[in-house]
Amino acid sequence: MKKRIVSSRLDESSILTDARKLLAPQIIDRSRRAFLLHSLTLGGVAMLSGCNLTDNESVETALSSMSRFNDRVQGWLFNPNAMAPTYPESMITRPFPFNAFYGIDEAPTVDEESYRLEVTGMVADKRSWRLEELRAMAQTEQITRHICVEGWSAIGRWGGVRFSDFLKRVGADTDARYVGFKCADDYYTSIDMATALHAQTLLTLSYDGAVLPRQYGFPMKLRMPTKLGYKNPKHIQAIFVSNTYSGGYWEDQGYNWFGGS
Ligand SMILES: Nc1nc2c(c(=O)[nH]1)N[C@H]1C(S)=C(S)[C@@H](COP(=O)(O)O)O[C@H]1N2
Ligand SMILES: [Mo]
Repeated sequence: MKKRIVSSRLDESSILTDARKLLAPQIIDRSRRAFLLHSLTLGGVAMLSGCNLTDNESVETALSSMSRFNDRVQGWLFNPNAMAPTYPESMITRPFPFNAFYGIDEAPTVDEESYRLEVTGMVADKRSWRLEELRAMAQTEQITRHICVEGWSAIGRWGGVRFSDFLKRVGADTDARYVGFKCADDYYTSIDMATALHAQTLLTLSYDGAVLPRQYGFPMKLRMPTKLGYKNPKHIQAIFVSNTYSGGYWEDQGYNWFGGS
């Protein structure tokens, strides 16, 4: 879809026209602008604005036309197969920042022995998973940039199971619209199926070559370099596949549900 839009000005303008029709007027406050700026740099808006994404002025130009876009329009515009950049080991941010809706001392302590990952909804195999069973699956690693909507980013190295492999293994209905997550700290979020199946979406069990530490989401974090930080749930306890929209902790407070590319 992305290629078609790039090659045709007509498609681009018809989408813009459609977008304007869809959108209710809304006030763009500072945090929403900041959010959009980040989501735009994530989203490959280069094809819309023809600009280098590090050039703030041209991102601003694109922003003014895109600021009223809703999730559906972003879904049309952003190619779900686009790959996020990866980085060399030398670029890893050390120490990697901690972030949550509470301080680092309050990060939940999850007991490895009694831990079970619950898998429910539109899946053939609804059983629970022990950590060692996840560790026995094929593992992969990636060094990517985590971008937080609050205005910081950091490069980190995560390892684990490709989420698409996991979804296949549990017999998930990949025609379902959403995959939702419930976390040990009462955080929750949900993502679109295209992102769940993206090649860079990992059910991470490790950080920088070691077991994922408590502060970064032990026992597991879903890592999506194509999405903003708040879409990446830590301390996952339950995964559910569904056609019913279930929002998210920050999303329900006004952050954009799509949150990425
Ligand atoms: N369970 C849980 N997951 C979460 C959060 C949280 O508060 N609880 N915060 C989100 C936000 S806003 C960010 S930026 C990242 C921070 O991840 P880090 O601590 O590994 O940097 O986790 C995301 N996932
Ligand atoms: Mo964040």
